[in-house]
Amino acid sequence: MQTLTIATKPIDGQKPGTSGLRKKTHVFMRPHYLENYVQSIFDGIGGVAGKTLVLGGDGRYFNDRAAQVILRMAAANGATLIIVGQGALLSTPAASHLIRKRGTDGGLILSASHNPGGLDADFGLKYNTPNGGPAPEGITDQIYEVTKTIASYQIAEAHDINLSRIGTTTLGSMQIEVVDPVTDYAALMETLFDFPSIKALFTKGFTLRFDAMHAITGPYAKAIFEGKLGAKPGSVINANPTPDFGGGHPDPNPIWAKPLVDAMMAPDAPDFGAASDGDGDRNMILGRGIYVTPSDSLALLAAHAHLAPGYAAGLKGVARSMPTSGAVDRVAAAKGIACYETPTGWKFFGNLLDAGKATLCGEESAGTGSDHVREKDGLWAVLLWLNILAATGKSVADLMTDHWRTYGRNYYSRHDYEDVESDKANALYNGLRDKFTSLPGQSFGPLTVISADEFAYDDPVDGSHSAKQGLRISFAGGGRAVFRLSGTGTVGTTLRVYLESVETEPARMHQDAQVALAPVIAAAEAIAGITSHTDRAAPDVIT
Ligand code: VG1
Ligand code: CO
Repeated sequence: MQTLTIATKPIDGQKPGTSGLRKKTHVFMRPHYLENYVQSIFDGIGGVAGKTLVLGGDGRYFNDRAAQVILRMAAANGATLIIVGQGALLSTPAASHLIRKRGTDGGLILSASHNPGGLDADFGLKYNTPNGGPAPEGITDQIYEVTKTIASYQIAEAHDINLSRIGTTTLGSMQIEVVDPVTDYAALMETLFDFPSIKALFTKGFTLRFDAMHAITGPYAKAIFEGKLGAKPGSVINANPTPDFGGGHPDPNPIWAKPLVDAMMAPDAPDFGAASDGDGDRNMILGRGIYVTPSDSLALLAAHAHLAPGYAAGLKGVARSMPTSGAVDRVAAAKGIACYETPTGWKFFGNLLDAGKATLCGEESAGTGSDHVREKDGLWAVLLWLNILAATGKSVADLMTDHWRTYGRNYYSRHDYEDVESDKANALYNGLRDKFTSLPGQSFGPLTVISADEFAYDDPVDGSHSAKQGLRISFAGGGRAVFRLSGTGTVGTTLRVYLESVETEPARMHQDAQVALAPVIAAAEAIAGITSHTDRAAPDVIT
């Protein structure tokens, strides 16, 4: 094997966002683009000589080519072993598990998650640390610093490695171990959940529809739901991962997974419906005739997790991202456990999980997970739901109604304004911040502002400080409007407006969320001037 040192120059904008570096695929495919970033990761983490890494991705366009480049660069940089999912595939939670199980020095995940795939769509790359979680800001900052001064990268001259065959090969003195992407992950799930009870549920005729959205979870869902748990063949739909995710957005929400939602609202709906995203870390939960918001799902899982064997000892604590509704806070308060509020992005949960301060974590964007890995985990959430359904014998709708009666209901919705011109989005955002001192005490319709601030987070474990994590306006009575600019998009700026209100009167707990939230929506508009700033009459996506 010959190692080449290729001269290069820094490329602007290689700054990781909420979850890794995401760019248009054709940008990633430009000369040196991927190579510069991979070398910056290697250098940013102190080199990879003598190290072991996990490698895999969600199968999107360029996944296979990028994996080959990374292998050649890892070999040239002196890595000892790379553990790769067969076909260079691994779901994000499965990658996290492999990193932990094998005790590696971290891993590289090829994914832009819920963003569409294809030459004109999106690609991404993320480094996860030895705890299996996304690199925290301190490390992503170090990587970004290297991208600004990089002068060369190392790459081996070699033929493509055959990644379709399970087994070990070598590239120079580096070993490459190709593993089945599903086996270890499925085995982990079996240790956490009561598979015999869930299997008995299916034997009794319980029906499931799981939409893998042509993305990475197809093989996992087939093996676990249909293979191990006995769900009827065909319960998992869109199960073959394709490089462009069947031409859709692999985003499990009522917009992009509309066919599933429609099926679940039909009279002959299955008992339980779920979907996951491109890289398998998110989930959408539905019952017959009911869509469960991710924030409610987190709260319900926290309330009932002890019914699953892996959580029988109870939860040490819970954590949610700041824009996520306060539904889980109510459960934590009732159980007398801690509840942490973190900035958006899974990387902020890692320290809490490592320190044993939280067992369950979640985000309003359909990410839920626990301390079994250090990523959010879509199939895990579905299995915990199934375990709870099996243990209680109740329907999803009844579970939610009981939950709201016990804890109150947090109505919740997110309004996304996509691809807004950046200067307009910034004008809205900065203008809103400028109003903060005058807002408290002002009323908008029936709502009175009690506080307005920009969220900042001090990590309770390592003391690191993260500033500028979203603007939040709180109203008397528990309502909130939160504003954030997305850190995962690749074109323009996406403005996210998160809306929440609290209902404790049972007679009013079954309204349409948009109707129940109308006063908060109107107040958010009156305060921030969304329509005038964005020239949009309505959000592009409502979840
Ligand atoms: C979005 C979500 C955030 C999630 C992130 C990565 O980020 O809001 O909750 O952690 O995507 O998820 P943003 O910055 O666009 O709001 V995934 O499944 O894309 O890895
Ligand atoms: Co994802």
